[in-house]
Amino acid sequence: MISAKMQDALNEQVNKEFFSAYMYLAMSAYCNTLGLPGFAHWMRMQYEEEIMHVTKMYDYIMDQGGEVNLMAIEQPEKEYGTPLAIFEKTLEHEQYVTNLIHRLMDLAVEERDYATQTFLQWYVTEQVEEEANVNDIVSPLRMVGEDKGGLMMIDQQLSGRLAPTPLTA
Ligand code: OFO
Repeated sequence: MISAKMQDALNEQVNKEFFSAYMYLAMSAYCNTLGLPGFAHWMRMQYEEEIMHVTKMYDYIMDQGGEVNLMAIEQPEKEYGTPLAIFEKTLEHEQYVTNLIHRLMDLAVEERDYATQTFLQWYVTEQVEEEANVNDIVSPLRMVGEDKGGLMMIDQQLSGRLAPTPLTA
């Protein structure tokens, strides 16, 4: 059982996670237009990961006897600039999502909602990984700058990203 306030906050987060998925799919399409299939693949895998974040939270609301409220998803931008700018935007977005998760945790603590605190801990840990993964790509992109050979090498590396492992509820 979760409070109406917690339920609404989790539904808001479901919407934000959907937006993340939507934005990464838009980035994937954009990377394709730049002729960077490895970048496009990485973003497509990130899209799939975000959908998992959505469904995990959706399932939790249901499991707690709450009501799922799916809201309109904001339209993502179509163009994201250079390969470095794409990943800087990704890092900035993940930092924003980390902050949202922390605010949800603050609410769960304030409400002494122990089950939701435990549930959200998974997302707290996940955000550390999300930011670290993106940082690991931003650094080499800063080093190569506009160098085409360097960008091709990074594109090749990004093409190897594996599909996310399905979550067990
Ligand atoms: Fe769902 O972690 Fe990214 O946004």
